[in-house]
Amino acid sequence: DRTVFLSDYQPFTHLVEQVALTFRLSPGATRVTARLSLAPNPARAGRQDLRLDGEGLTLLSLRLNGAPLALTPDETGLTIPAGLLPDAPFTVETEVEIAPEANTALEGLYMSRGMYCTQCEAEGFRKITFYPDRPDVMARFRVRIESDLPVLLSNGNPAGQGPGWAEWDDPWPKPAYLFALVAGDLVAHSAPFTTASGMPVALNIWVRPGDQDRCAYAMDSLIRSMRWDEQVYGREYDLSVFNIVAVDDFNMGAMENKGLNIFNSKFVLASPETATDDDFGRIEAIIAHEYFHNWTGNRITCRDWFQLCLKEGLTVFRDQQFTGDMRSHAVKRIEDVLLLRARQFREDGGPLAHPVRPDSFVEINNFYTATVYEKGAEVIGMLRRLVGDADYARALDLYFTRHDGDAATIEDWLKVFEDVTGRDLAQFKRWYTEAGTPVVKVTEDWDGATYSLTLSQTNPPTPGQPEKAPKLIPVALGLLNPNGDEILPTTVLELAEPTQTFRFKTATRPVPSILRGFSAPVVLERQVTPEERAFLLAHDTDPFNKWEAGRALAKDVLARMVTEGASPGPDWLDALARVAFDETLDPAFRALALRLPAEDDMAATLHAAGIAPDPARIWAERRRMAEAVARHLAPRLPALIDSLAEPGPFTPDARAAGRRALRLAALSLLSRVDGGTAAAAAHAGADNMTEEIGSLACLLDIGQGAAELARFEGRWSHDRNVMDKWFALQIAYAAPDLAARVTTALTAHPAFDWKNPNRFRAVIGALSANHGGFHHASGAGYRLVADWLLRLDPLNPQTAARMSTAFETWPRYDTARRALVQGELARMAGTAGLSRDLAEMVARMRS
Ligand code: HT7
Ligand code: ZN
Repeated sequence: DRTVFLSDYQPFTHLVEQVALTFRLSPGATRVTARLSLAPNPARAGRQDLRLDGEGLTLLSLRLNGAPLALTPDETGLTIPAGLLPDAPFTVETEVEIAPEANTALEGLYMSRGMYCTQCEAEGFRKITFYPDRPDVMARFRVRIESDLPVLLSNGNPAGQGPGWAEWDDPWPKPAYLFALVAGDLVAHSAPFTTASGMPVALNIWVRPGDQDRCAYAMDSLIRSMRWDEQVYGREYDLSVFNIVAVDDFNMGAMENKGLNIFNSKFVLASPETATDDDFGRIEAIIAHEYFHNWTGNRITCRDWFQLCLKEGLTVFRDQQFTGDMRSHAVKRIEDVLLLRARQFREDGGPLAHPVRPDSFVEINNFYTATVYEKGAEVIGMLRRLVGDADYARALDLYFTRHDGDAATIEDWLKVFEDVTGRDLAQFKRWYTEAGTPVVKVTEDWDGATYSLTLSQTNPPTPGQPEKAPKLIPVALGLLNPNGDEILPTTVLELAEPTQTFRFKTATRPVPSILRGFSAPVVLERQVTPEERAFLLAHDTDPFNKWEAGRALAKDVLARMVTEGASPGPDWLDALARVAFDETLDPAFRALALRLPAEDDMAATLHAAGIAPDPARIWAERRRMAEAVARHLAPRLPALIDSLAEPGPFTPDARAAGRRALRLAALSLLSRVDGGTAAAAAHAGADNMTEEIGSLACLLDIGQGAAELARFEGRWSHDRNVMDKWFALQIAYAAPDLAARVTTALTAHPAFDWKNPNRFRAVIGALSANHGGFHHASGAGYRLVADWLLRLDPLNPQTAARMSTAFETWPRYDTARRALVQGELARMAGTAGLSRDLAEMVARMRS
């Protein structure tokens, strides 16, 4: 067990002033020389050993101040004993050999289809050379790359190049996790940029030859992100070049290496023919996210990995603001809350729950979670709401000036808010240190003159945290009078006690709109009549709560269908129709309103109500619900679909994307009553991937589309990113009884390259996400996913461990399913040689 504790933090023994690296690239035997200029750290008293991390490195030579040293590394690094070290600045030089072509874990220096690339966050640099691989060791890097490949890139500014070599110099001290190197046969899509203060920057997106005409949207997103960070946060770029590289084999979405961002190619490459509107949206958001890290992550980094949310929560918050500004704040908020509930609430309510700032870990890669990222962003949103926009801006300015160049902590972050506002944030800090989703119960009273709203919070126990003190919860409230007029505009109530009552003078009994904008990541419990929900759906001025009212209505209806065999009533169907056909509303909002509750969401809701969910029944009732909606709206659907046709060429902007989303939502409903005629015609006539794949999904959903699937494969077999969609779609739309079989068949497909993380996720991840199929009573879904995780684990533990979260929801289900999941977890735990990554996840998930 290698548990690391936050409470054990100590500064590193030495300071690293400068690092000079030379890479002689070769697939099977790359030589890396590293010259570290070091000095004792005055923050650590007395003479200290120098411990350098290193894993899987063949040490060829070691010199201290130029003199050879005969020391043997152990499994995890190399120690130079204090007695050998001078009490003044000194140098350590190492030469190691590594084999990038044999690196299947995609961490450190590896190869992806002939191209060299690196992934160092969190602890990958130690697989490249011996080094203090921790984020609080910040140094200046100079890099020389020797290779015959035409494009040789590293961090910082170019510092010279010639035949077979290139040098790079990064003037900004950085932790090793931000190091990057790329070498390959690449071409650039380039554009110039001038910063607000007049500094020219060369922007390049490097891709494989042939892909350069699919970079325009990523470049446009980058330029808009750079401008936005200048205008909204006053942050300018700080190097003469900014390079982005697209890589096909990548464990996550992208990586913010200083001046050299590396991206999963699916989040860079886009054309109307190959990328959906969702893809365009994700590209814009991820390009922005990685760019924003230049200040929130790179210029100000994390002292240790427990502080991960310091950069990730803040950067997610910033990318959410950016997308809201670029597109629609209302739609973005709804999408973010859907994601938060689907991923983070699910995590927070199960065996993997952990605080936004965890206090121990075995494998840090297992903590790149929805809690650290998405709840981390929610916490910042709450802080902003509590202090107000102006003080938020002042606090951020102070953060950037006070901590530029630092490896900072959550304490540093909260202190800037305390200093700017004079508030004590000790209670607020519990959002960082305590896991679990608070439940806020609401009761109300009106005595003819005063309306009283009583809010009570409970903070559920989570692993290792049985009891919790109350949190400071910002509850945004509005009041409407019965004719729909707003009598109290949005006001933030601060719930700090276990129970508090807030009073408002009003001569009419108001309808409250509580938790507007989803002002805190909590579960709201309140007895609400369907009439009141319908009233808010029709009248609420807060777009989030307007949508939320419709959502809650739909969930109530579906819950009664599942538990009582009820049928959707005309009131709900009429309310839904009013939104669907209301031309004063944004089409993207209407599309979201038409989206039925997800099966996994329904299972969580039933579990919270004390009912063990039956996945097969949820699947069947949700389909019955879709059919009832389809029949009710059918007469008006063809006209709606026609009215939303976009004349002219495809544009990926939010307005056009929203219209396509509503059009496809309507097409999906119509397919249930017209036998797929309209969807087949839409598919045949589609000139963009959104409609091509969206109409194919409509057909698969009604048991058709076999010919279209085959044609799609023939058309796109050369394109990996498009073929991922082809794989995933078939599994997503497979009925529960068939999902495991369809998945097995696809794993036998010659294009199922399971070592490629995108393809593995497209197939095995799609089965895990098919609620009815994964949780099939036979256990076939569980077995198949566990089999594949065990197969992937020895090659790529990081991705195997991440995908094991499919099993985290087992406590919701009946005893038979629980036993099946426990059996799979036990099988995984008992497998010899299981990685530390997967072993930690499995151990945390076992009862
Ligand atoms: N900071 C990065 C997180 C990350 C990562 C990225 C790619 C491969 C492995 C990784 N491990 C951690 C991405 C981000 O949040 O922006
Ligand atoms: Zn990030």
